[in-house]
Amino acid sequence: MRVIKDKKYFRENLRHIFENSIYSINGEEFSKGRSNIEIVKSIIESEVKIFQYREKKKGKREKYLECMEIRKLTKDNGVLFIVNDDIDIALAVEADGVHIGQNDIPYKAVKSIAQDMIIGLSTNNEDQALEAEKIGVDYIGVGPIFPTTTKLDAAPTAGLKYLKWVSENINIPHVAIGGIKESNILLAKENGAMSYAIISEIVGAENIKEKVKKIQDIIK
Ligand code: TZP
Ligand code: MG
Repeated sequence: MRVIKDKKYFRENLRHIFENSIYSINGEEFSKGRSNIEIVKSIIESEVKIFQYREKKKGKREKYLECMEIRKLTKDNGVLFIVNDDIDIALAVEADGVHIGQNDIPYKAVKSIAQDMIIGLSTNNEDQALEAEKIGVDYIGVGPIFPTTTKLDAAPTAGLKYLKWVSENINIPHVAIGGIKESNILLAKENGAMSYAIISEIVGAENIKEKVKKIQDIIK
């Protein structure tokens, strides 16, 4: 019997889906001329199982249209689909989840309008992680682990020490983020990372499938 991978399935299996997984995020300006849709097709073909749509430069309508297409692609391939920031778009395209930062609409407000969605929250320090766990966030982003040039307003580099602390003290799933590359991902693994959010190293790879395979071989 084919398992229907809906929100309920993803929620119930979130930890298992996150463990030792790549959490891929788009970034068109690093994608070597390829569109977000082309990138999504490549990452699905590479068997990545979690994708976040993050687009800071386009208008709502264009983002909505891209997300509609990505929703179809991810649904057809059993990929968990999360939208960054835009709760309205996440709801309109029936994404599986939404990812918010410390300066976005607070978790409780998101929860009140998107009860069944998976809600992720970025954290940069121990207090933020403890608070996220307390209020019922489904998973946290942990970072930046390494210096990154992809997010211009990124919080100060939190480092491997913070990642290790989360792996030992926080019980909800987490994803390490920030400057993660094939060359340093083993360090993140050794410091307890559960999953790995990666932008430039994947979308900027000449051969995405090969890059994903090399990374998977390190983290599995
Ligand atoms: N949040 C913290 S660092 C970051 C985000 C969105 C950017 C990660 O991008 P990269 O290219 O993998 O460093
Ligand atoms: Mg945000």
